[in-house]
Amino acid sequence: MTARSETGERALVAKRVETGEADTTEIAELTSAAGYEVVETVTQTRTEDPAYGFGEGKVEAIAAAAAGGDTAVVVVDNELGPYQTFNIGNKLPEGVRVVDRFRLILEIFGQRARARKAQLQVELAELRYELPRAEAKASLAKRDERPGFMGLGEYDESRERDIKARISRIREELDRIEQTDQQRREQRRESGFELVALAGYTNAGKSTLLRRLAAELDVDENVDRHPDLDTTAESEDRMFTTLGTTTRRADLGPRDALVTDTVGFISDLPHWLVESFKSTLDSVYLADLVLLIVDASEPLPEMREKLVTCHDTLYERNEAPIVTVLNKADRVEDARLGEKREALSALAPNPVVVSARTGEKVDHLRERIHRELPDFERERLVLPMTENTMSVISWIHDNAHVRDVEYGEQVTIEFEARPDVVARSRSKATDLVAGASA
Ligand SMILES: Nc1nc2c(ncn2[C@@H]2O[C@H](COP(=O)(O)OP(=O)(O)OP(=O)(O)O)[C@@H](O)[C@H]2O)c(=O)[nH]1
Ligand SMILES: [Mg+2]
Repeated sequence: MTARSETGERALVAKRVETGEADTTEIAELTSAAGYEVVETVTQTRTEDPAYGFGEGKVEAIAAAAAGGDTAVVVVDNELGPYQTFNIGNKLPEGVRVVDRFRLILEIFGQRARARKAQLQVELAELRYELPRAEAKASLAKRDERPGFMGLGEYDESRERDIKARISRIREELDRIEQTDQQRREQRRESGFELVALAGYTNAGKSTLLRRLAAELDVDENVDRHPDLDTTAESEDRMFTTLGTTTRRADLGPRDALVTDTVGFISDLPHWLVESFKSTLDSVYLADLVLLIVDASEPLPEMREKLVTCHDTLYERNEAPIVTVLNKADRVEDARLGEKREALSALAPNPVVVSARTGEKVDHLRERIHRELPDFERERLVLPMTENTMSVISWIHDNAHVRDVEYGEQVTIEFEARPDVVARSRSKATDLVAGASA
């Protein structure tokens, strides 16, 4: 992973673990995804210090390291309480910011959110991050009668009220957007579409797979278009390339399915952050089928951890069946892939193996999707010729897979469709017959 510098700013990454060795791979990736260049990494193994998180000496070492280079920001992988943030900030050289894991993720989201819904969700998450901090400041200023400590007491109280008011306004607007989304989902189902959602850890290859599965056409009004989603552009090897939702019509033979790509999951996200993205995640929770995409080129323990994270995120609300897709098969030897499959069989039973990049086995995935969705029924209807016949035929064309139509004195139409579509076609046919004999 190369460090990328879009802001041109340099970052020092710090992480504390209770036991063992701190792994900074992911936080370093997140830091470069936010546009910083990671110039230094500091780790510590110890229990949490209430004042600093790290030990005070370690914070001084961080401060010294930050003073050396032109470090703009210290990224701490641990969640920092308001006082800890304040205390660390006090030790750092003038102008160096402290950012914890969640603040960093919010920065990335803030940079990438384009659609109104995504922007609102990011703002909601930011406010929910800030609220306990504003509350802490306000109550501390009151209790200690030390207005001015960490801010101004009265200012903090009104800030707290403002945050709460803004949160409820955003929630209302998101509720309205959710209702519209829900109506759209229902309309799509009524028009005979099956809704398939792509879920998975960030960088697993969801957007790449969407391009493989789906026709060119975007059908979502809610598009959060990133260069990543142009068919000409390559996906980027970094986290959170996609934030909004993009829906495209997939080519599944007789089926009309809409596949939705959306924000990736990540571990250790607090509940409020996941909740803030509820309207985006609804496209996953309320789908007819979920494809859970896993990067099979990663070491087994990471695959396992990420699968668990994905299941945790899906667990509470998902109702649709889940098919696990082991992606990036082009980067793994067959024998190794078999071992991984076996080792993960409890978490990912009967997975489909594909390479979204080369297109290998994507046809198998199409067949599997077709099989997992509710069965199609075959029907043959004989319709009398009336002035309404053509509109019924065109309705059937729109909602079913028509195999044959013969026009004579009557029209014979043969098709396959979901059971509810077949039932509605029959009742439309009955109406025609009744109309013709009236
Ligand atoms: N070798 C290989 N690389 C792949 C494959 N699928 C995706 N990639 C690469 O993996 C990286 C991430 O792919 P994306 O499709 O952007 O991943 P994503 O799941 O949409 O990521 P987020 O939008 O961040 O959640 C890109 O560099 C892709 O080119 C694959 O089958 N094989
Ligand atoms: Mg993506």
